[in-house]
Amino acid sequence: MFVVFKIEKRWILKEVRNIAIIAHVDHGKTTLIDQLLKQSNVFRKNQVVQEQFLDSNDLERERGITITSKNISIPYKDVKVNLIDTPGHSDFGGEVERVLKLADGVLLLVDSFEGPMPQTRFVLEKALQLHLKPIIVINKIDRPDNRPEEVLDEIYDLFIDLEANENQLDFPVAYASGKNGWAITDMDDERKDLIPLLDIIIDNIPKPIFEEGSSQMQVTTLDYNDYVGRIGVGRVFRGILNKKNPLSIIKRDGLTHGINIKQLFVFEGLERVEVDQVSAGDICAIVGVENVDIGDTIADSENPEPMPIIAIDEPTISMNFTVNTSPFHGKEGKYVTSRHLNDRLQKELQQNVALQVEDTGSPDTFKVSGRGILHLSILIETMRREGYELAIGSPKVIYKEIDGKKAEPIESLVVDVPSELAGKVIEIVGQKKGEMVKMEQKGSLTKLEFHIPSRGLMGLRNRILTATAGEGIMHHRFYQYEYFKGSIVQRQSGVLISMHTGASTAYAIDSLQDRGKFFIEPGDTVYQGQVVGEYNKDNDIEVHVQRGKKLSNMRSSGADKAIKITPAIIFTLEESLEYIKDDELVEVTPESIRIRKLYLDPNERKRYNQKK
Ligand SMILES: Nc1nc2c(ncn2[C@@H]2O[C@H](COP(=O)(O)OP(=O)(O)OP(=O)(O)O)[C@@H](O)[C@H]2O)c(=O)[nH]1
Ligand SMILES: [Mg+2]
Repeated sequence: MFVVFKIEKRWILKEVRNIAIIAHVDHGKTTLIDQLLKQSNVFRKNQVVQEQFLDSNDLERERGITITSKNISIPYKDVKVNLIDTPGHSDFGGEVERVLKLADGVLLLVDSFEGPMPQTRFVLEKALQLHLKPIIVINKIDRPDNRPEEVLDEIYDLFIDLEANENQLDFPVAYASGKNGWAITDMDDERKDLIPLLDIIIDNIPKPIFEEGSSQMQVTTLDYNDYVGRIGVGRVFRGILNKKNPLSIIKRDGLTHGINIKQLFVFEGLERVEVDQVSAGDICAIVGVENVDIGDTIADSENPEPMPIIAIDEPTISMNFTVNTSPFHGKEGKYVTSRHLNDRLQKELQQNVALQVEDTGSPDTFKVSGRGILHLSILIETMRREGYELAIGSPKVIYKEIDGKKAEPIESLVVDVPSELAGKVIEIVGQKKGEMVKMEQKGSLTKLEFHIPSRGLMGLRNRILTATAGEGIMHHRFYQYEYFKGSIVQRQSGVLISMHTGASTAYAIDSLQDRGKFFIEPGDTVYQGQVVGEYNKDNDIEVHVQRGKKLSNMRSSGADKAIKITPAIIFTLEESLEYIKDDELVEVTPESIRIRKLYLDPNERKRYNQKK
């Protein structure tokens, strides 16, 4: 097929390949694409190139995870290779599934030690269903504990398990170290660069078919920018999309109306280059079409035909977002009113496809639903960085009805654990209604697989880490809705609640240490009703953490009567969200994450508990 060229500085390339990079979280997708970019000279001379170039927003960099998929392209041997980086975390699985529609093939990366993981299975299954050509990359071969032969066997087993056909089973394999920038086809080959991988791509991924006819483009991802608003990204499936032709948009419900595309872009290297037209087989971005949405078809007005509908994942979890009403509200954040909160959530809806926001009985509270704790906590984390303050209620799974019966989301959970500790993990997961479906040896580890209600995952990571001295590693992803499994014991321990407002003292904390574990350090200022620690027993108690003499800053707490205080437990945002009970909130500000009682006043709390 031919790409039509208008602008001189564009690469003169004859062909296109569209390929999505898919894998379990952290198996090295973004690192590999970064290296491909570096080796293909798409950066300007003297351009300072950061590590993890593609994980471009702060939160992505800091956490080392990809949150949104990205489109780039590289030139190789007269071919334009469109590469789509996808997020590996299961909360973003819906996004991966959608962007697979852009591709004709996939690079399935598998860590040379870890082997296939739950998300590997999920993304491969989707790719096979769409009849995409898979290329296997056994990645991180530089790992000292690599076991490529076994991993390759496991990949074969996975293909067979997923009922791949003969053709799909006949996949090419590369061994790579994305980080060190090389790929080989035989373990004895010289480890030099990524050219062997590019050759495999060019030789194996089918060229897009140029389908003649009136144009058709379908939007699979949304982007947003304050200046131009929503941007739709998708592939042209038929004909040539020319922004000067009369064009129409066909919405999900079939409604069709005329549109003007203000700007049309294709992806070149890391940039978007403006063009007048894009031919079938290439990927593009459109600007200036109001309310453009996932699944919309853009077509020639003379013959507007819709593409098949794209399913959007339904949310499985919801949390209430409320204005911050703690005594410390407004001290650390810039945006604190319900109006701010509402505007920000509405803006988020412009591009966060799997998100839903509903009003509640109170104008200060919004019910926000998404695909998992991480999906929502990324939003909360982004908001606090932007200067928002808010309070979040405990996460609730979203129930459905199936055949008139209550059904709940079930997740597939994998725990890798040193074999001698497997028994402990099975016991803990069992208490949360987890059912073991598989047990396998993996090097010196045992890999346990369970099906468990989403509810059962709350706080599970912490319990497993504690029980295995930090050696148990768990991953989970949404599996399906099943009939309600019955009640699950929530957190059993009660909490220590601050009786007063003010700076805590080492003296007070020291004298309370045998009651439980603290979430605050001596000197931290806390308020009445704030949760300052976990109690050893199952009820809550109020504690006086401001008691006693204040230590001067000059003296270390250790010098004072040889006080030895256990370091505070500091929860991440996700851990806090998983920790809280129904009568507690997580207060989030740009500087702090605090846990508090819903009712700060002890009498109101008492009344609430009596009503329960
Ligand atoms: N040893 C080794 N480590 C690697 C290699 N490639 C990536 N890593 C490391 O693995 C971690 C994850 O790499 P990423 O490229 O961010 O992984 P990803 O698949 O994009 O992760 P998500 O986007 O979160 O799904 C980072 O710490 C990398 O430095 C490799 O070839 N060898
Ligand atoms: Mg990534």
